[in-house]
Amino acid sequence: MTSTPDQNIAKDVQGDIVLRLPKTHEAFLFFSIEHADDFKRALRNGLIDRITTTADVAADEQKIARARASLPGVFLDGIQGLNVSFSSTGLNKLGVNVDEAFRADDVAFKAGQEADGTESLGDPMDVAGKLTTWKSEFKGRRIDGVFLLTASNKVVLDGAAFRTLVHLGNSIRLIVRKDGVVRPGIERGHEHFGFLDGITRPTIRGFNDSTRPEGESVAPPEVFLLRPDPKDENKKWTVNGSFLAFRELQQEVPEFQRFTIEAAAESQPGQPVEPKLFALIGARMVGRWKSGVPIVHSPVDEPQNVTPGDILKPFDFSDDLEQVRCPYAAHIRKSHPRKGTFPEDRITTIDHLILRSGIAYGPEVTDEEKRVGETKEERGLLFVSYQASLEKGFQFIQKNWLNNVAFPFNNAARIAQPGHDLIVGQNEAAESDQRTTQGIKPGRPEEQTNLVSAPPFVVPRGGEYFFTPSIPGLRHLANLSTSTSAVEMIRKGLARL
Ligand code: N7H
Repeated sequence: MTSTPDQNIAKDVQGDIVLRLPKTHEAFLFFSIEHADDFKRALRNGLIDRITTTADVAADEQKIARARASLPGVFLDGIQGLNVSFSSTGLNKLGVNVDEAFRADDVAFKAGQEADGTESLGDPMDVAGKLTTWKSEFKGRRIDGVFLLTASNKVVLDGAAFRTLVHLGNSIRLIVRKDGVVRPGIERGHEHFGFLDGITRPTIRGFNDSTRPEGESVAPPEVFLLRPDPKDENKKWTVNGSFLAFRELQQEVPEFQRFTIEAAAESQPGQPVEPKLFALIGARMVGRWKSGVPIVHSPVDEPQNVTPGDILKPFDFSDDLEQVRCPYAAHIRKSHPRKGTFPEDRITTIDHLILRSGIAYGPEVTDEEKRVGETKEERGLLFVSYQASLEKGFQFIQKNWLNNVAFPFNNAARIAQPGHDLIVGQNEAAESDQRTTQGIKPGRPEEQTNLVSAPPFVVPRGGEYFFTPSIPGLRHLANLSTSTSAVEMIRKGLARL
C-alpha cells in the first residue's frame, strides 16, 4: 500500500515548518548557486541526510521536555537543526521550470520579494519606486537559497555553519549571514518590544491536531503544505513543500516606548502619565500583555503571577464585537481575525493561517538608548512564516489586513476605518508614513479619536520568498539532470586554465 502525503509529514517535511526547529541561536546563510552540478553533488553527498525533519524535531522536543522535568528552563547542548530553502532564481539554476512546477497564481514567489515590496507589501519607497529602507543584499535578486541552522549556543552554531560551508565549497557563494538569538534571562521568548511571541501555532488536521492546546486553530494540510494534482508529473516533487516568507524587520524599541507614553499622556491630558496606562496602550496595540495574556481576558489590569494556562486560555472576539476589550486594530486581531471580528464566521480565515518561526536579532537596548530615547543600534525580528500560498498567507495578511485601514470591514461598531496595525502595518500612501488607528486608547469607541503614529517603529530592511522542499523533493532537485548551461561550461573551462 502506498503512503499518502499526509502520512509522510513526519519524515518528509523539513522540521522548521510544522513544529519549528528548537533553538536559542539561529544563523540564516543566504547564498547564490555558482556551480549547480557541484551543489547537487554536495546535496547528495551527505547534506540531505543532515536535514532536520519534523520527526527529528518531535524527538528533540521530547528530549527537551524530559530534561526540563528535572531542570526547568534547560536547553540541551546536543540539539541542532539544519533546513534549506530556495528562491525561484535558485530553483531555476537547479534546472526547475518554475512556471510548470508551481501554480499560475504563485506570482509573488516567481517574481521575488523585492518586486512585492513595492507592489503589495507597502514598504517605503522613493518617488522613483525604489525601496528606501531595504539593505543592498536583498536587492537585485541575487539570493538563490538559504540555509537555516539552529543550535543552543554560538560556538556550536558557528561550527555547524563552518562545516556546511566547507562541504559546499565553491558550489555556492555566501551572500550574507544573519544571526538571531533568543533574548536573555526573563526576556527569553519575548521579542524586542517586550511581548511574549511564538504563542499561537495552528495545527494540521490529522497530523498534530489531537494534541493541540484547547482553542488553537486547526487547518487542513493544504493550507501550509503543497498538495498539487497527483497526476501532474511536473509538480509531483513539490508535495509537502512550503513557501517561506523571510523578512528582516528592524524594531525601534525606545521610539515604540516613547509612543506608548505619549499616547497615554494624550489619553489623560493634564494628569501624570502612569506606567499602568502606557502598558495598557502597548497591550492594546498588540492584543496581549507583555506576559502573553490575551487582553480580551484581562482588558484593564496587567495580570500578575501569570501561568502558562493564563497565556494559552482559548479566546475569540465574539464577546467583544464592538472592540471594547480588544481593538480591531490590535496586531493579533488584524493578523488573525478570530470569530467575532466581522460578520462572516471564522471558517473564512482558515485559508490565511500561517506558521511562524522567527527569532529576535541584535543587542538588548543600551543604557544610552534608554537615556536619549532613540535607537542607536540595530535590533529586530528575523520574521519567518510558512504557507502553501504566499498570496493567501504572508502577503495577504500584510497587504489586505495589516496595511488596510478599512479592515475589519462591516464591523459591529460601524467604524469605517479601524486603522493600521501599528506594530507592523505600513501606510501605502507614498506621500506619508503616518499610520492611524481607532480604539487603541482605552475607553468607549464613540469617545475615541484617531491615534496617529509617525514614523513606524518597525522598519522593513528586506527579505526574500523561498520554497522549502520536502526531503523527497530535495532528492529530486539533487538528481535533476541539468544540461550544464553554456555559461557554466565556459566558467568551468576558464577555471581549469
Ligand atoms: Fe506578529 N509583537 O511583538 O507585537 N506577533 N509581529 N506578525 N503575528 C504576534 O500569538 C510582532 C508580524 C502574526 O493567532 C504576537 O505568538 C512583531 C508579521 C500572526 O493570535 C506578537 C513583529 C506578520 C500572529 C507579535 C511582527 C505577523 C502574530 C503574539 C515585527 C504577518 C498570530 C504572540 C517586528 C504578516 C495571531 C503569538 C494570533 C502574533 C509581534 C510581525 C503575523 C507579540 C514585533 C510581519 C498571524
